[in-house]
Amino acid sequence: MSTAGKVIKCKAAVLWETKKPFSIEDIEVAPPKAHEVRIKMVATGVCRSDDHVVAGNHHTPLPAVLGHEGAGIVESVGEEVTSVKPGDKVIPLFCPQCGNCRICKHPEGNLCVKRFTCKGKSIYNFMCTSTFSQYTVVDEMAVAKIDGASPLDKVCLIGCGFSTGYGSAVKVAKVTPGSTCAVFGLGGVGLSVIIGCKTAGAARIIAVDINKDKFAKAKELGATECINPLDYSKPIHEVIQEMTDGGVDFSFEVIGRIDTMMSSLLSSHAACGVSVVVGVPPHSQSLSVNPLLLLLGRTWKGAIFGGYKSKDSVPKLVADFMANKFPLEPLITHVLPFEKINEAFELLRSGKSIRTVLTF
Ligand code: CND
Ligand code: ZN
Ligand code: ZN
Repeated sequence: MSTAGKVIKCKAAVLWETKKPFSIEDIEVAPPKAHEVRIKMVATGVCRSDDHVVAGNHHTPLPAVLGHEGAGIVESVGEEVTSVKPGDKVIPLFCPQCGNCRICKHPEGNLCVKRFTCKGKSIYNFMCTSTFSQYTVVDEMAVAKIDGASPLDKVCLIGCGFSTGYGSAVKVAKVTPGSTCAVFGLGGVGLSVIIGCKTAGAARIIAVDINKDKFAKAKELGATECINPLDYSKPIHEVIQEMTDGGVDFSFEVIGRIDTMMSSLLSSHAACGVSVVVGVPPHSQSLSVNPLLLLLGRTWKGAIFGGYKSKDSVPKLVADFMANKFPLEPLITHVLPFEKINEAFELLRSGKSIRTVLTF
């Protein structure tokens, strides 16, 4: 029985208020309008950015269906949709690509300006995806068709964590062969930065985390040294400067804290270092910086979604995964049925998981 054109009743995890668990509710998903695509979700990862909303660090109108790291199959499409059709395997894009705005036409920029409005209402980017639901509707510019043979319970990580980390190394920082890197934060995104640094040929990759249980996996994926700031009496950037003759070539903050963003910046070499902000800072917190930190030659930058133009790059990243150019399996420590979403968030908060994939 075809569901096309009809309202679909299904289960979704609704966040009613911050600092509360998700509740699995019956919701109604309207058919896709013109330029929209309705997707049957198959798998979704749980990223710290979702938890920033739950924790109240990132404001968004509630109640809401969160989730931005999913993969699924197109159920039906609205009028004028040309890039996907029912039955296609797809990844929703939390950082869409309209193809026509100033940023989409810019050779490097990827933060499509069209994403800031949705039906005339201001919304946060991950709300373009809402993957914590059996069905979701997204704009055509926020969905990419991928290889029909790809395993959705793995490539969902290409929807955020993997691409964000990997691209931050290979595309944003442009890590060079033989270079020295430091990665602050060894969650799913930080470990993907390490995979990117290794792929780019970095000679040394210094992994930094206050949870030493993360070190084994970091080493498995390419870290050459692992250090815990709690083991030192001096600031960790001084330790890294001493280890690296004045600082690393490339440093990455992949935690989402103001203090570690400064440590990461100071860990990069004052004259030639490049420091990339990947973590999402708590809202309304700012850093004050002595311009001398940049005057001597450092570069400080940041990017969302690894700097990738999403609709163009996601199918290519999936193809690269299918060609064994990088692994995703080591990032997936837990697989749970969608209904156990609160357990998945507890695993993330307790530091026991890297990525939990929820399956529908
Ligand atoms: P996750 O929570 O899995 O990893 C963070 C890691 O940082 C953990 O291993 C912690 O132990 C570690 N950590 C926490 N505090 C400290 C500290 N003071 N010093 C050293 N290490 C510490 O998070 P994730 O990997 O899912 O995400 C990481 C960040 O990236 C997070 O802020 C998330 O919101 C952000 C992000 C950014 C983007 C983007 O497009 N730029 C996309 N998705 C996620
Ligand atoms: Zn994310
Ligand atoms: Zn655009």
